[in-house]
Amino acid sequence: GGAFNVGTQRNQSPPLCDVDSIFSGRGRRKAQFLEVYQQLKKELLSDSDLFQYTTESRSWVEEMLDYTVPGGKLNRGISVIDSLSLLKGGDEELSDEDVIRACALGWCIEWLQAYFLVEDDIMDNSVTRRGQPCWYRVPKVGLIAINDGIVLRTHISRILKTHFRKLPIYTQLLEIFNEVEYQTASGQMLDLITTPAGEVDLSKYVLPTYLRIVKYKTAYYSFYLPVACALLLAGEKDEDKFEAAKEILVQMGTYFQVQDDFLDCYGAPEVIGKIGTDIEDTKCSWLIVQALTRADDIQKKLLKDNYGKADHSCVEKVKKVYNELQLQKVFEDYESESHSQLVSEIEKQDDQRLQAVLKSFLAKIYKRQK
Ligand code: DMA
Ligand code: MG
Ligand code: MG
Ligand code: MG
Repeated sequence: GGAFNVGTQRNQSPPLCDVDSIFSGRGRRKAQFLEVYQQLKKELLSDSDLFQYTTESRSWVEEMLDYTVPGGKLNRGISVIDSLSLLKGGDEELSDEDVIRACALGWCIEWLQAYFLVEDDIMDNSVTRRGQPCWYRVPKVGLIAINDGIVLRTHISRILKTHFRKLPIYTQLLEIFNEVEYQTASGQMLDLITTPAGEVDLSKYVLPTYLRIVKYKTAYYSFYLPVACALLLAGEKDEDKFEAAKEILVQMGTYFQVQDDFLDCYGAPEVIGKIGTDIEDTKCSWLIVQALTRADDIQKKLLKDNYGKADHSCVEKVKKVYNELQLQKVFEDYESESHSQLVSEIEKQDDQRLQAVLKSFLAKIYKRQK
């Protein structure tokens, strides 16, 4: 994940000396997944159908891709192949074509995520991402990053065309990527208009508003999309399966964003690979929502006066109130509560393979530190 990139200027391939990890199932899968990245990158950079690269533009795009696409945890992308394997009943059931296609779709999700993150970091005025400066913070990049994000987005259709055009699921894939992108962009809009520059109106920071923001900005693309891709690859036609999976995965995605908000304040930057900005940015974060339901009048006043200010001492005052209210403990309780709720929802599913998919996804994020 991002952790080993701390302090390096660019994403590198995984360290070759990590023999244990490479020979274990997970490491092998990740290595395979990264190989497909190289392949897709090569295809995109030699795609001269619609655009003729110059040496300079090709190397810009290559550097931009290496910087923004493969350096994360790759949970979302690898989940497509993991899920497909579980749906089909084991790795032995996967053909070489299945593997390539699942990896290609996994990368489409990682590309979508890279696009949203490049834009998100500009809008959130963030400093680092995946252990390196945000792409727009690289001196030669600046606001060119806006267009680079759009370029990333356009790559998704190119990858889908190259690898899926001839398959019967092509239309469904295009549709689902379009729909999920629409939901994510709408969620980002909610996130951003809830925190307009200049004014701090804490009365808006209530749980239903919070839940609406995170459902759209995070849950669909991070959780529903990978499983929906795997279901399509597995040939699933039953609409109800997609709907049942969606309901649980949106709930799981909500839990995931609560973790993200918690780590924004309580995570170690060298572990999560990014420096938190939610307090400075006046975000409708899970922590401020919880704090406001528990604070007394003095604490409310402190929050009102100090939330949304870039000044370090203001941020510290907000964190002090969070600590007084024991939000770490509130989070731990929320975490075990959501976990048991999710497990019980998953066990109500009558499809055993779908259950396995959902459980494996949950296991990847439960009590995550990054
Ligand atoms: C991220 O919300 C959502 C999307 C769609 C990028 P965020 O700003 O909390 O993410 P991060 O903490 O990674 O900047
Ligand atoms: Mg952000
Ligand atoms: Mg954001
Ligand atoms: Mg965040």
